[in-house]
Amino acid sequence: MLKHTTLYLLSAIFLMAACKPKGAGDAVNSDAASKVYVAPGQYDEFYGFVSGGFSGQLSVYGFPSGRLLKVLPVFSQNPETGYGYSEETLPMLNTSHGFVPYDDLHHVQVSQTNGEMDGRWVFVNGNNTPRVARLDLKTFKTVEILELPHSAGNHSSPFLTENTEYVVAGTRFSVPDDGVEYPIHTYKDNFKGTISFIGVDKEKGDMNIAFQLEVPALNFDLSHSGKGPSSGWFFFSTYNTEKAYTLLEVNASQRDKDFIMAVNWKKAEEMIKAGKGKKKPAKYAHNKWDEHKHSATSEIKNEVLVLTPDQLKEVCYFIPCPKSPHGTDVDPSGEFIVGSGKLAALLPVFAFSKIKKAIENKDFDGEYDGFNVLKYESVLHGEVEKPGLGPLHTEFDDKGNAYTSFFVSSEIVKWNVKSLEILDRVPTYYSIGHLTVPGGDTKKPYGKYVVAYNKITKDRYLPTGPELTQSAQLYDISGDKMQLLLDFPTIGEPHYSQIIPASIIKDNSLKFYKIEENQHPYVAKGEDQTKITREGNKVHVYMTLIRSHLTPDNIEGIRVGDEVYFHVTNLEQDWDLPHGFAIKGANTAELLIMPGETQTLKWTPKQTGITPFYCSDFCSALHQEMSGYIRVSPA
Ligand code: CUK
Ligand code: CUA
Repeated sequence: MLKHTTLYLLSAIFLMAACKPKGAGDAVNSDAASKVYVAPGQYDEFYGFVSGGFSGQLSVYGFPSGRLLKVLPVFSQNPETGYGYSEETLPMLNTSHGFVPYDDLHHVQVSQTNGEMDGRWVFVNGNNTPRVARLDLKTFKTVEILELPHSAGNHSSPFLTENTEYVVAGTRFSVPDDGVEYPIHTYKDNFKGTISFIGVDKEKGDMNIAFQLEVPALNFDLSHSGKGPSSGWFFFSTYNTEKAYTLLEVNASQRDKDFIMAVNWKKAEEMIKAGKGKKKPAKYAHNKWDEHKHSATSEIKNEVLVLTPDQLKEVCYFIPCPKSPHGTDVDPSGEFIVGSGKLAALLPVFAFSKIKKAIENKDFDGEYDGFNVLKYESVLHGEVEKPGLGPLHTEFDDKGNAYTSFFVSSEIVKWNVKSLEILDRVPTYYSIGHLTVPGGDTKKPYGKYVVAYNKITKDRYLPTGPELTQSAQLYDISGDKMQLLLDFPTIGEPHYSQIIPASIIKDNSLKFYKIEENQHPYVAKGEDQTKITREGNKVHVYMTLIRSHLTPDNIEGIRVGDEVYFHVTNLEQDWDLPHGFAIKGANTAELLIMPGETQTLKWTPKQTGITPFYCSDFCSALHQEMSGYIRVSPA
């Protein structure tokens, strides 16, 4: 009997550890398959841009099929295409710390116009070495990476204002200014938080740090822009009001309430325009891709404009929010702000009209670090009671409903934003983090689906040893009740994503680069322009590729110790005709060169002999013939 009870308990604990919700029998309706089936040759209705977490990359999925369409290299080297290996792409991964070829990508935002996704660019964050990247959705290429100074753990990033005026980024780890060291136990006095406002050029999309706000030492976790009535405001969740700097899991979880920081960025912008910004030394890299030169440049900058805490009393206000808030999400109307306290047993919803009134009436509840704290009760719209355990993130549909992820109780809970009434709940498999409704954080949600991005995979797929794929799930939300349709694996750890109607993007997609527009300094626009030049020990090979030969294909006169640069131009002018370029023993990577593009592989031969090179992408019936030889002679 005892044995039985013990066994029962043990298995119960095991089940809890696996975060398996009760009754997690996989009840999938028989019509689920047809709802995600996209017939061969047909397109998906939505693009999904899904963070690749610690892979440092961004992935593109089709929904509802859950088919992986592409992995887009951003912060990590990618030997598949030569990104981060070719001479042209190396500068993209430059930072003030030198070459940093990886990062931890959490959040994704599609550019917006009037609070709606416009499908021009995607912005993503590098959480580790603070960076923000911009990808162009004509080419699906990373075209800009901007490092953020005086920041550490670029987590609360990159969230956009309604017209993509700014990409906003808050530091997760408060630190002193870059390069300054203090005893860590002086945290309370010497550490601080930083919020960056990165201006975005309306036409070209180019980013520049417009200004930074120096704010109290808090852990800035997530943020979202106001919209409609809350236009001009930004909301940041913060934790660690305790200002702990050791054993955070205990010491940063003591207070009943932490804060959401409301920032009047319009006011900050006015102050900057009025010349109130202070110049502060800073060292950060700004890397840009030139789509005609097919090359990146990296520039190190050395100054930012800041507004200091004494200037921000009428810019930043603190809203008390129960227990270590994670997500802070603004509903499509712009009136309601949902705070998700990781350790809270309820979900507070704040009303912007009340926040505004409280500020006007100076209805404050004391100060925190010299900033006014608003009264919880006076800005609260209401609380969703007993919603679930471990709320993290909330998205919205087009019918006034919210969908909140609950990490601990492994579920999505649907509730009505106005009435705060809980309408439905479904289990997730397992321990959901972020979730995404198409357009679900904009003024214009498209509804239809919610995708759960989960932290734990366990038994969802065939086992692959200790390391399992990451996992996500697609639910139908078109009816009153949510319905599980599909499991699909993801790359890296999926955090946030954006899901956008394919119709907004697909017809703008570039098919190939026009060879006559190629301004690469080492382009050969035809076979008659191929050549080999030498300056000292530097050899430049101007090479072309076209089905099914490389020109030149016999290279002599190379000596041990030379630095050989293969500038390889793909002469094809047709969609989907890349060529590859690979050299035996090269310690870089292969190249994958798109039609009309030039890319460069650097090779330093170490020994004499004959070295073959070839096209590594099966491009025609005579692909195997697409090869050549280099003769390497003694130095
Ligand atoms: S975080 Cu991943 S579950 Cu880095 Cu946006 Cu919330
Ligand atoms: Cu070109 Cu194979």
